[in-house]
Amino acid sequence: MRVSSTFFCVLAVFLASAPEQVVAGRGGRDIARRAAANPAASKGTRKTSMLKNVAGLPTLPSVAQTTSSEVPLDEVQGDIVVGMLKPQQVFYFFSIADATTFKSHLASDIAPIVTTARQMLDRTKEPLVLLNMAFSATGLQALGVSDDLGDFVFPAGQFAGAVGLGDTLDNWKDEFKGTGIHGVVLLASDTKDLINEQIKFIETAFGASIRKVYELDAAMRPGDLAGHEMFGFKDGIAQPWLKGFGMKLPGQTEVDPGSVVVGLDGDFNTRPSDGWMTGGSFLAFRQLEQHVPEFNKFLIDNAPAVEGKSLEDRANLLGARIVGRWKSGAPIDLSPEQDDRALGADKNRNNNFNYTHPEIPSFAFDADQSRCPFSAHIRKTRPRADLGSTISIMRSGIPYGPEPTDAEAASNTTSAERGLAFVAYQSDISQGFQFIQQAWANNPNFVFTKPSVPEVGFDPVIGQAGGAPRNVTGLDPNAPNGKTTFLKEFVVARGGEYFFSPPVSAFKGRLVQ
Ligand code: N7H
Repeated sequence: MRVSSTFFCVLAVFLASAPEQVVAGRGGRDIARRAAANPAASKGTRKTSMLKNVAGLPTLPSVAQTTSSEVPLDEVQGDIVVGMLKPQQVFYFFSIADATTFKSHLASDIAPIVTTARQMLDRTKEPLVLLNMAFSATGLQALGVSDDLGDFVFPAGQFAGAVGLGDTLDNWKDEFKGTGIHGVVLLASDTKDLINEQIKFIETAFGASIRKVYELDAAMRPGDLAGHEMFGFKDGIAQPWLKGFGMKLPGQTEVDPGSVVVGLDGDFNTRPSDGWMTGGSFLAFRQLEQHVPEFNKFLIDNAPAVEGKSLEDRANLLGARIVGRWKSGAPIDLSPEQDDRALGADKNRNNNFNYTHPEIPSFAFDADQSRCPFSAHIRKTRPRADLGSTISIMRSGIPYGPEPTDAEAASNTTSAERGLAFVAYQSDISQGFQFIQQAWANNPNFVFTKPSVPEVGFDPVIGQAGGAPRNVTGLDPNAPNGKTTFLKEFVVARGGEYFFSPPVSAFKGRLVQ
């Protein structure tokens, strides 16, 4: 009797785990069994969207609202259009150990579950877990894809250009150094359990043909902080509007879809003649550590003198002048003296400004920093009317690491790594992320170089000069031409990589030929 109950127990455990243990490489029936055993791996859909609705951030259009757009919804991977609305995300960086086996599973197991833009837009098709995949230059080489993809910074990888980005190489994590990362799987959902199930499925499917190099866990911040990055500011508000793609919000930059999606109108690069890249996008990933208690201490120590305001309010004012928005997301250009939560939460108003103020006849927007300083992060990274033209990236990042603790606040010292898993999509990295970081954020003379205007200085949030002190002007409303010196960086680059996020058809086509 005891023997037979043990036997049934063993049998039950075997049956329950068997589908997970299917050896990679067997036929279609095994794939079907795995999919059936793992709901996250099937095309199972959900009743409510995984995306969080954060007041003040653009929402996704419906499929019907994109009919006038040329964005190919079944080709474009979903993460490119969802922005910063994902509650939980894992970045799974891998290398390819056996290209032939990897390719066969890419086509049979992964291609059917790559989440498309259409699935994220059509609530009835949204999967339990968003799964996207992108490849570095060495990853594409490993797959035998040697085409010139048209982006000239992509082939060498991010590490090769890190000094040019102003990074300190000693701060880079070993995993990102060199070109050993071949690809990244992006997994997003509303629970980590679903994501972990999906990771198990991927690892089972690829078996020994893939090696995990590094995994980064990220999540929206809890409660009222949802949608805010680690310094406390609402993030993901200003995204470019791809022509015809849903309703344009007031103040959004209107761009040709080809500035983000390869092969569409506005993509000026020369691509392989067979057009296999159309619908793809280049993904710039950065792991940006944020020193939150140190940043907060800096705000207190350098809070401008404003009569009648508490120290906390004055520190918040400095923070808003550094970022260009108050923590609620309200732009300082529209509300220069205090935060305005209703404005921050209103997506029809919170992006509707361009620094010019024609309603104030005496206001010289190219000389007056009483509202938004020229150096503010959002003005350096998108100068609006200051420049006329713009560079467009779709930001799709998410915070990572634990919440700041009271003990860290009390000691003004970071004791656990946290920050922003920064993701930007564009059709050309040298004209997107790299340009914004190098030519704008790190350039003390950008945006104004007129003799009447003092040197603008670095972007105080992300501008960097290899760890050297940085000067920033405009932060003190009482002395806008005065300089503030940042001895330390509060955002530290810990590494990153450039990837190509291929169109979905390539998973069964060009990538596996
Ligand atoms: Fe930035 N921050 O909290 O200060 N960013 N950013 N960013 N950023 C923006 O409009 C932040 C980084 C851009 O159109 C907001 O979504 C932090 C990199 C661009 O008006 C806030 C980090 C790059 C915009 C932050 C970081 C950019 C933008 C306002 C790193 C590109 C839109 C909310 C840890 C190289 C500008 C919003 C516009 C906005 C913060 C990184 C670019 C709050 C903490 C690396 C283009």
